[in-house]
Amino acid sequence: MGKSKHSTPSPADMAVRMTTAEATVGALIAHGIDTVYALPGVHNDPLFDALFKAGDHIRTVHTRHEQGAAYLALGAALATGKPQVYSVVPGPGLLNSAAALLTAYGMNAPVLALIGQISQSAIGRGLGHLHEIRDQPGIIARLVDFRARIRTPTQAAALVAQAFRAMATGRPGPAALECAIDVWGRSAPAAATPPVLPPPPQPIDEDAIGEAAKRLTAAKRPLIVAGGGAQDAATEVAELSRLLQAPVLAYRRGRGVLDSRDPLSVTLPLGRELWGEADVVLGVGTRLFYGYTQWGIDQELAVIRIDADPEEPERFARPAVALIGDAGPILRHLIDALRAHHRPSRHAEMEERQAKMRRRLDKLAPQIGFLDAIRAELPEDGIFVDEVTQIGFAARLLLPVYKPRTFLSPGYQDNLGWGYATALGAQHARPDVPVLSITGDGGFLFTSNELATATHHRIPLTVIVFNDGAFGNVRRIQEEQYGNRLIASDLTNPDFVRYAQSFGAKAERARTPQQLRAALKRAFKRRDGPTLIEVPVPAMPSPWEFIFMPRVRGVR
Ligand SMILES: Cc1ncc(C[n+]2csc(CCOP(=O)(O)OP(=O)(O)O)c2C)c(N)n1
Ligand SMILES: [Mg+2]
Repeated sequence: MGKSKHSTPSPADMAVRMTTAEATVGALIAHGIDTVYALPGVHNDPLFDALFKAGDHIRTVHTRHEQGAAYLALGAALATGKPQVYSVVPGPGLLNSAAALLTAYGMNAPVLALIGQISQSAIGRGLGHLHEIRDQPGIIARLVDFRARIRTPTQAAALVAQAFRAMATGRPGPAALECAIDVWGRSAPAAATPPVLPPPPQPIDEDAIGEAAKRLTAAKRPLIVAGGGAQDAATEVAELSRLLQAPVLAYRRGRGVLDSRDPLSVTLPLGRELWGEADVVLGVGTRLFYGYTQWGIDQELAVIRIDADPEEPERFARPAVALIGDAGPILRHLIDALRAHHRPSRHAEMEERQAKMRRRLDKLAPQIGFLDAIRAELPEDGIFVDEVTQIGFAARLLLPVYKPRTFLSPGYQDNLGWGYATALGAQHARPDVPVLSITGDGGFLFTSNELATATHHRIPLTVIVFNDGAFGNVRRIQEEQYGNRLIASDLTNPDFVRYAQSFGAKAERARTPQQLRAALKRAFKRRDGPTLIEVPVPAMPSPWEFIFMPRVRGVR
């Protein structure tokens, strides 16, 4: 083995002898990474040693399961909008993290996975090495758009740079780098200053801007739909909405782009009504899935799409106009083209319609009671992390959200159990604001082992576990649609308060919205470790009539 990375660089080439692992860690730091969420193992030992040697430049947050490591990285990425990194061993380590990687893909989240491999010469030979898995690169390639294997120390920094560039290019999303057990520790002279590739230039199609501006100017009932891709364009979306007096619909990933206190900010059920009336829909960083698949489309509706992924706009149907690139700059050009535009206010109309829809949604009174308590205590910039549970479904429709990146929802994967560990990552990356994870008793036990991580790393996350003793959503469907033939939906739970306390967390039980408010007040004051609040609840009214709604126009 060669000299350590602290050896004197050769003045001729400014290269320093370093290991693959050291070059990789140096490149991560050069890309602004300050944390690696990880679970170690022999395949990656030199990587962890390099992380140790990097000292304060980069922290390692180890979790209790690989899914936790990947979800923490995902939560950190969603809360900050910046790339994050996790590392796991090959085979089972990779597979354990796969649901989180899949979710990161579905959410276009920049999560870089550093995955171990068996020794280089043994790959693909089926010899039965520790953690060997058939065609690991092929499995990874189904989960991310960019993957590569680091084969030499000299390649490491450039491949890290490529991975970061890929995560930010076109449709953003996760990437993966593998490295073999015998390559991490190999050393060679490598560039002292690792490359950082600038993002590729994104020309804006001015003809398409002109066409979009023309259609929006002429539109009588424009509607904007904001998805996850609009999170970094909140200022522009709000400005355009004001100019056009166009309502902004957001469901899961787009919540918070337009402040819920703006009467033009709508969620799914009112959004569907507006979709039915619209003559122009502007989709910003959204698949428009509900509109296209459920509510219908016809000749009277022109669709304009803004999307980072050139292939996205035509997936369902060819739009009238497609603008490819980052939403912020594109919207800025559109706003500039619409400067002279003026419309009478729709506030009175929208306030009335919001109130009317709210009366229908009052059917979800039990959920609303708890959501009101949460909103009253969670500061405006506090982050709410959603789950696949009754309070979560209602939150998507009803929780007021004030700022971008303060409502984290798993998007179309809607994978049960993502919440607690994802929220932990969000809270770790944003120690300056309180993060609240809400979860059912079913979803919580998917990653509740990470309470140990929260205590160990003193992450002050608050979780509310709404405990109905069931996979409540499944149970209700069995009651209502399968003649009450209940199967596999009843749950035997631990005493959640004692369970959390046994990890060293603070924990209490709240039975009413009032008690929940008081408990949240106490929890958000704590900044030195985790808190759990258990809320025992009965079965709750179904939200589904407000989510899966019939067609309002044309054909599907
Ligand atoms: C990974 C994954 N597995 C299974 C499901 C199906 N599923 C949706 S909701 C649900 C039950 C959720 O139970 P709980 O977390 O207790 O919430 P509740 O409905 O009781 O409020 C299940 C099993 C899913 N969405 N994701
Ligand atoms: Mg439940």
